[in-house]
Amino acid sequence: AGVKGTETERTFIAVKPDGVHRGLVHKVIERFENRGYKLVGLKAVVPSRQLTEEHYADLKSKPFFKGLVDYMSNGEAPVIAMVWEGPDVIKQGRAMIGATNPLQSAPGTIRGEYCVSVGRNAIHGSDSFESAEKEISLWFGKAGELIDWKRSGSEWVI
Ligand code: FUP
Repeated sequence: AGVKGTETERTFIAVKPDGVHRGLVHKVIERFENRGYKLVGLKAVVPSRQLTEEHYADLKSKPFFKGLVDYMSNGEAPVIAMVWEGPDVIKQGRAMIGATNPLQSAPGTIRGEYCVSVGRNAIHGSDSFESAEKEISLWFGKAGELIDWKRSGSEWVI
């Protein structure tokens, strides 16, 4: 997940199938780009059940787990998986996304603007440096999938 606490910190952000269905991909990208963050990885993927189960391993005992895995991996729409880089991007990304339950997400956040259902809350973002490391390697495990580049005009983010 890059280097924690520096301008190279990285987080894993995913537009989930409901968000893709609803055409929210560009809105997510627009918000992170406008904020000044740098997109270093992007792909459309229909995750296997196994990948989804690993991604949400800490929720395995929850009653909604099977439904969550079904909906992520049924292929009706892909997940748009992204890695974003920049200062404090893990915490700031979570703030931009809003609370897990969209009925508690502040207006102005992504979930607070576009969602009403916890089971269809459109977007995922890593909740800690450790989660970001795990999720980035899980979704972008292959060499060459993440690109180091310099965003021109990014002086203001450093
Ligand atoms: P978040 O990190 O905000 O995505 O929240 P969690 O990791 O706690 O939950 C992951 C996903 O599980 C949510 F995006 C949607 C689903 N979920 C439910 O369907 N019901 C719940 O009560 C909680 C989470």
